[in-house]
Amino acid sequence: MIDIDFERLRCLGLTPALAQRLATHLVPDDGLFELMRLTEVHRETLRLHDGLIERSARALPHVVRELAGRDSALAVGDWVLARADPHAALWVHAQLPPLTHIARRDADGSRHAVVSNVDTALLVMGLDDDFNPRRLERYLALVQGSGVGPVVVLTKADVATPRPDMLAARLAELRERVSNSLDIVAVNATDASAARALAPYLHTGQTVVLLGSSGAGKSTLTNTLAGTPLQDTGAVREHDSRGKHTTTSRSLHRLPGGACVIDTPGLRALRPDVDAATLAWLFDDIGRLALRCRFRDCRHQDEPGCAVRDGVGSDRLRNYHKLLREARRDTMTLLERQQQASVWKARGKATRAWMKVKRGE
Ligand SMILES: Nc1nc2c(ncn2[C@@H]2O[C@H](COP(=O)(O)OP(=O)(O)O)[C@@H](O)[C@H]2O)c(=O)[nH]1
Ligand SMILES: [Mg+2]
Ligand SMILES: [Zn+2]
Repeated sequence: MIDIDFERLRCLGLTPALAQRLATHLVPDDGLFELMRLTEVHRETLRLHDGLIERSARALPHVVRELAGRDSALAVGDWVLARADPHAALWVHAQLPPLTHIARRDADGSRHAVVSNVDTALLVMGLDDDFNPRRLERYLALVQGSGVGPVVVLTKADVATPRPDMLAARLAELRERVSNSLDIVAVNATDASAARALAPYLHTGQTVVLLGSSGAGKSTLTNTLAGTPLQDTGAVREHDSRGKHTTTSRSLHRLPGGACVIDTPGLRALRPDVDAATLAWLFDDIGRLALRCRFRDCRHQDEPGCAVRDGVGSDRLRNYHKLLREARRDTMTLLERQQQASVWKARGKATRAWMKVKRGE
């Protein structure tokens, strides 16, 4: 049996689609479980919210193991079934399969969960020296294919682009490189007007995640949206507009209007978890132009009669090739890791069988 108070959990981001998932995906055994949302994930402990209060918890080893077997892990934003043991310690017994999930990869190709059950990713970028369209393309690749809708939020409009023509020039530069359908919002993150500008993504029950480099203004925006200083913010270095990693872990917060926001530190390795097909979707202008290249197998590098090199900015094309190389490498290592995992599984089985023999079962 699961105890759900839908109205209470709605302001924590529970949607009818998720609640329905509960009925179809999770059939817990005996006892009473509570549906709770993960607000923080630490090495040993988790923080869970039940719509009223937040509590510390831990995940049962089999939950962690099963997720790891699928190259996944619990992430902030996940919905879980939890229950207290006789000593009043709270344990996560199951994860509700997330509706959306963002993952990244490390330099060695291993996958890391970033967040789950997010509706919108606010890609936060400062209009100061943080402004970098190539990095934004990588963030778009990170979100692409995860089921999460991206929105670009340009901060520091008040200080970095004091004149309207300066802001217009930067917007035009971005528009050249991203899809026309992508929303771009310029704000002063320290001002309440930022909350009004982002209101369309913050209806009751919606969850947004703030992604971007450190110093971009994510924690400042979290505080402005919350209307209260929840998160520490840090000054940025003069010469490169970089922050000092004031935020060290991801955390989910409830907003007064009934939405949720996940603040994050800058990602250590901004390496999206995408395949070639997903990239083709994101860089569809390249695919369209490629049809007009002289050679059908044109790599758009030094071939004559290449329509892509003529029609796409060289920086964007370089970024595409780099992401494509990484994606190919990652799919290779994923296969290798799966083979490795099956070897370990077989060894584990053999060991368990041997223990049984030893115990005389
Ligand atoms: N003037 C102005 N300062 C901002 C804006 N956004 C962020 N800041 C400042 O930039 C610094 C870094 O912000 P912070 O929220 O800690 O960045 P985070 O690392 O992305 O969380 C802080 O000193 C903020 O006050 C903005 O839109 N306008
Ligand atoms: Mg921060
Ligand atoms: Zn070409």
